[in-house]
Amino acid sequence: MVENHRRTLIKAAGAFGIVQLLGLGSLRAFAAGNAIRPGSGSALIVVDVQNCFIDGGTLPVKGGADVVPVINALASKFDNIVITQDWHTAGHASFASAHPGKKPFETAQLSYGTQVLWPDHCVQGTDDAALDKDLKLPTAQVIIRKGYHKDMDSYSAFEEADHKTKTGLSAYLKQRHIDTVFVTGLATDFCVAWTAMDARKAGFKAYVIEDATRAIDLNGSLAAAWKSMDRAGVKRIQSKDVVSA
Ligand code: VGL
Ligand code: ZN
Repeated sequence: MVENHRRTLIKAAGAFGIVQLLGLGSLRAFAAGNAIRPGSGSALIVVDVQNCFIDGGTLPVKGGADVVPVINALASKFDNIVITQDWHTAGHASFASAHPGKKPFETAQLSYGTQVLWPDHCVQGTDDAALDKDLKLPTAQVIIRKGYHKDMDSYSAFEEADHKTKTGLSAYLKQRHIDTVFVTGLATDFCVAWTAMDARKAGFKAYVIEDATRAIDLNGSLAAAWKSMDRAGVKRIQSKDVVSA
């Protein structure tokens, strides 16, 4: 709000040809108009940067490893960091192998609706489910694991696929007086998008840092996800927009 107001004022000043009167300091502030400084009320959420979603894993996302240096560089700009891990049981309901006659990337009707079926991935305690070894987040404070109920998936870090069962993340953030989240990681069109939209639903301001994500993009799912996120009030930004406090 304050930023917008200031931009409007500077625009108006320019229109009247008096922009010189503002001096260089103000122009610099204007040039930095997109800069976002996360403070103690913000958290970086790093979604599912696990071996399973990176080349060599069981459900590799194209370019998945590329998010790691971007996220590592973002980490120093945040007071609060939350990591998530997709953490399935063996034989999980989201695995095609649990549905005779079905193949990965087909769908099935489960009690809570349509479920995309995936290759077996991110099974609890396996090396495939471990965080990528190059991810360096020494200051991260909590790891939220999700998708551990055998009969229900959970793309979102906030709630499971029935849109009722909570992971506890919303309460955790609220108790820590965090009201804004910046979502990064894998995959843009599934776990990142659902996390960002559920953050909105739970009353948080939500940003997705696009160049810190990569997508699966199944049947147009990436474009659809950006559309839904936009409608939900999720803001799409780039890592260069985030500056140190
Ligand atoms: C994810 C598919 C299945 C994700 C997790 O992290 O986006 N996608 N499980
Ligand atoms: Zn999964």
